[in-house]
Amino acid sequence: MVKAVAVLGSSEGVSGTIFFAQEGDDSTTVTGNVSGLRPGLHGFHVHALGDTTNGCMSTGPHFNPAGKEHGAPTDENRHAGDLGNITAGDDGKATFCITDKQIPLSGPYSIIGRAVVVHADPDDLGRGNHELSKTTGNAGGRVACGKLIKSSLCSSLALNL
Ligand SMILES: [Cu+2]
Ligand SMILES: [Zn+2]
Repeated sequence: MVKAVAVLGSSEGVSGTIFFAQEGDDSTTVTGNVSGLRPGLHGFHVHALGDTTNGCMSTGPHFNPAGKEHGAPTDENRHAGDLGNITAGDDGKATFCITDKQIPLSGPYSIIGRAVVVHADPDDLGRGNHELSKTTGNAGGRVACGKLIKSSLCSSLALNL
């Protein structure tokens, strides 16, 4: 079992913690709580770089080691980092659990050290016919982000409390 955690930073009042766990070579499970969001859908991705020196702007584009187009998590043609949307309720809180096979926590395509990003707007999953649909899903600004840090089982359990 490999685990990682990303604590979100934001200049827009959004906060949250995202947990990642991978058992063997199987899919990675992503669980999280994010608060301070506008109600509704928000694009949710792994971006290529863990660099947050210029806020979320310096995290680069969507993690895309296979050189594909932007898409939905269920699409064959998608960036590895395309995790779709998270949904905030009327209270501005999103709680979610995502399982995905393209975001390993070890090996050459590991996402450890990269960044998870929450966007202002819905990700159109490549289907929006907007000029940005096939690169970013036209998900708007980057309202929060955090670098994935490898964590021990105990530290992530403690944070889960
Ligand atoms: Cu993004
Ligand atoms: Zn993408």
